[in-house]
Parts: sequence; C-alpha cells; structure tokens
Amino acid sequence: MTAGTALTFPSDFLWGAATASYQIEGAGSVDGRSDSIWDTYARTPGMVLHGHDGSVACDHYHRYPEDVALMRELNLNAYRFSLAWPRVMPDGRTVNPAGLDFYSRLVDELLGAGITPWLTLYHWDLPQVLEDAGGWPARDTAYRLAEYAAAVHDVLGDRVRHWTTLNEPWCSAFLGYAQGRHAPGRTEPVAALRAAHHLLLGHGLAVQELRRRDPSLQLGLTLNFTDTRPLDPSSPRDLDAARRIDGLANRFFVEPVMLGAYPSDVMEDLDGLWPDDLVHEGDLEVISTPIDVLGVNYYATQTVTAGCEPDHAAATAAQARRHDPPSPAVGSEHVVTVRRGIPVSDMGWEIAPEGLGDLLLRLHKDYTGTAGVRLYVTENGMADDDVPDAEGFVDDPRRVGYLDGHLRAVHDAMERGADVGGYFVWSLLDNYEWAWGYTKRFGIVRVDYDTQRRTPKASARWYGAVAGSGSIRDDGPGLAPQ
Ligand code: GBH
Repeated sequence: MTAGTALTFPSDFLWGAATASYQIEGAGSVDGRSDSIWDTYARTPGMVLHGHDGSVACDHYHRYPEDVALMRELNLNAYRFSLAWPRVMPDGRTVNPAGLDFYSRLVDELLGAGITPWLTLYHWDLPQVLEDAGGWPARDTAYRLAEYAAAVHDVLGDRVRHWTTLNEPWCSAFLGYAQGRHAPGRTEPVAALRAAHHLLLGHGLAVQELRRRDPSLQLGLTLNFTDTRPLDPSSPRDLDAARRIDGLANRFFVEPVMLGAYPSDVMEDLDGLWPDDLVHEGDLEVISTPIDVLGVNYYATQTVTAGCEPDHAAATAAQARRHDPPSPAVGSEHVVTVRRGIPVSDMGWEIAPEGLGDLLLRLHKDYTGTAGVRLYVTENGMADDDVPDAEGFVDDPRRVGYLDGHLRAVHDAMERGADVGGYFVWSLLDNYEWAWGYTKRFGIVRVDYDTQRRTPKASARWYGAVAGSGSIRDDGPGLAPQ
C-alpha cells in the first residue's frame, strides 16, 4: 500500500450482506406457502407504487445457489436473511415441511461456502391468517411467534447459531398499524401500541423458547435507530420534539429489552392512549430475558421540529384535511420531520455517517456494554438512482462513498470502546422496497427484473475487497484496499 495506512477490523469481524424473505424470494405460492400480510397489502389498489408485489421479486427461492456463490465471490463471511413465516406455517399453527426445507437447503449451501448463516425469524411477513385472527394487536400472536421459533429450531438448530427474533418492530407496529404505509395498512394508533407491546412480548417468549432448547445459541433482535436531532437546538419546543421521537423510535424498544421498563417520559407522552390492560404482570421480565446480540439498523439522521399544530388531536385533524397519511408518531403527531439541506439518498434520507458512530457509542454506554451484549450493524446502505451500462454494469461511487463513510464511523466507534462484532450491508441484491415496489435500488448487486440477471456493481467489487482484506484505507473513500 502506498499512501496512508489501513484501518483494520478485528480478524473475527463479520462482513456480511442482508436481505429479507418477502423482498427477494418470489415463489409466492410454491410448496404450500400461504399469503402474508404483504401479499394482501400489495394487491390492495393504491397501497404500493405501480401495484408491485413480491410474487416473483428476485426469484431467490429458485436461484439461491447462484446468490450464495456470488456472496462467496465477494468474500462475505456472513449472510443475514429472514424466513417467510407463511412458508413455514401456512395456517399459522402447523408446520409445512416443504416450506421449511427451503431454508434447510439454503443453510447447507451457505455452510458449504464458508458463510455464517444469520437467521431472522420475522421481517414483516406475518401470515395473513394470523392478521385475520387479530394480528399483532392481539396478544395471542406473541405466543404464535414463540411456537414458530421452536418449529424452526427443530429443523435448523443443529446448523444455525445466530438467531434474531424480530426486524425493526417499530416499523411493524407504527408503519403497519398507525400510519398504514406498511402492511396490514391499518390506521389505528391504539392498535399500534398494542402491536408494539406484543411484538416485544413475542421476542421475549421466542428467546426463552430458544434458550431452553439450546443455552449456547447467540440470540437477539434487530432495531431500527434514528439519530434524532432538533432543527433549532435553542428552541425548547424543538428539543421536546427530538426527545419525543428519540423516545418513541429508539428508547421505547431498546429500554424494555435491555432495562426491563418502558421509558417513563414516553409513557407520559402516551397518556390517555396507552391501554391500561395491555401490560400483564411478568411481561417486562419476559421481554428483558437476557440476549447476546443487539442488531442495529442505521440509515439516516432525522431532523425534527414541533409543527404549528399544538397537540396531537389538532395535528391529526390537520393531516386528515390535507389527506396526508397519519403520522407514525403516536401521541406526538405534531412533530414534523424536516431536511436540513445535507445530501440525501434516493429515499430522501439524510446521509450522515457520524450519526452511526454516535449511536453505537451511545448504545454501548447506556445499554449493552455493561450487559455484555454485542452490537452488530445488521443493516446499512443506500438507495441510489443507478444507471446500468449496456452490459448491465453500474458504477455507483455515491454508494461506495456511503459505505466507506459508515464503515469509518464503525471503526472509529470501536476504537472509542464500542463492542461491534460485524457489519451487514443492505442489501445484497436490488429488491422489493416495500411501498416503493421495485423503484428503489439498495443492492450492491444489480438485478435486471426482466431476465433475473445479477451483475455486481462497483460497490460490490469495492465491498468484496474490503471484506477480503478486513480493512478500509484511511486515505479517502472510493479507493479499494490493496
Ligand atoms: C429497513 O427499514 C428494512 O429493514 C428493510 O427491509 C428495508 O428494505 C430497508 O430498511 C430500506 O428501506 O425519513 O429521515 O425520518 C428502514 C427503516 C425507517 C429507515 C424510517 C429510515 C426514516 C428516515 N426506516 N427511517 S427519515
């Protein structure tokens, strides 16, 4: 290496990529799979851009050997994927061996390629039958999740060591049941609070179930965090707005899991909305069952201000008049997210790597460090408006810069004491971006949806070299390590 030195990561650091079942698998009605809430939602006119659905997606269900080979070429040593609950339990209760066998084949393929499988049980595709029975607002769904965990463990427990119960319960609860821009598309703020508590309860029950079966498993959950900041730091109303969003998006989920209690300021914000009968005796003990790993999904900083509506009733009424979707910020509907003029991704999200470093240090200091819980960045990446050349190749320097900057922030946080065990780029492949359908591309590998051809982008080449060497260069983004 000529200039500068390498920023080297520990030799056991996991270099991975992440995906999720509904976003890549396709094979919507193959081998006994039933509908998930996303199938239903996508078929509902007006919910997903262009009416796109996941019935074909990247056809990963049939092309997984090629996709695993690609990961191997890119030097990845870990792969984070999720299971489709409606494949494993089409009626929400009974195991479907044909559906579960797909994941058994996938795990074998990964292990054969020297790639550590990092399994997520629930990444948003609830069986529609369970939504029909009440969905996450119903307490029963938490118990179904634990049964599902046990059934999966019966078949994969001999080969999979890393288990994540939930991906981003904030999205499931507040985008799914309050804002309605995710499946099942309900707009009922109190139901969203019920969903949030039952998701956390399901997490705890599943951890207990898995731990009983094998005390040596690495168990955890993945949360989405935003580094929330006030638009005007000298405004008490903006400071309060930032506290509220940090409370609802971040602390509301991490504190019951790590500290065994919901944050009291958030409970005050939810006064009059939080149902008295929701939390049963013993629930918080279940939710705070010790875990080994906290997964961190990080994309952006979020800048907020207190809008002109004084309270949530007025803000909700104003939103309804404007035909805006309801705010996902239950009890804090008057808070508005704004842009502070820094570069944004194709999603409009602020590109701010320093937010990831700050977040990792904060989590380590406030929650995970003393508990011996390891942090993993389980998602980080950007949507970019990629233009392929005639061969299908995409040169994506903005994405390289994004990944480089965020890895630099991870390295820096580790040097300052944060215990971070690995990094998973979102995503391996261009895929189904939920309400945006196939219009947003997060992959380091281009997918041509007409031919299903995969073509690694420049960012994949770059990331593969980083994973292979275990280091990034300290003399600037975009330079592949030697
Ligand atoms: C993840 O969720 C999902 O796990 C994954 O399935 C998905 O494909 C991927 O991210 C990309 O979307 O507007 O500035 O307030 C992302 C969760 C929550 C992250 C909302 C960005 C809004 C930032 N997102 N957040 S801002």
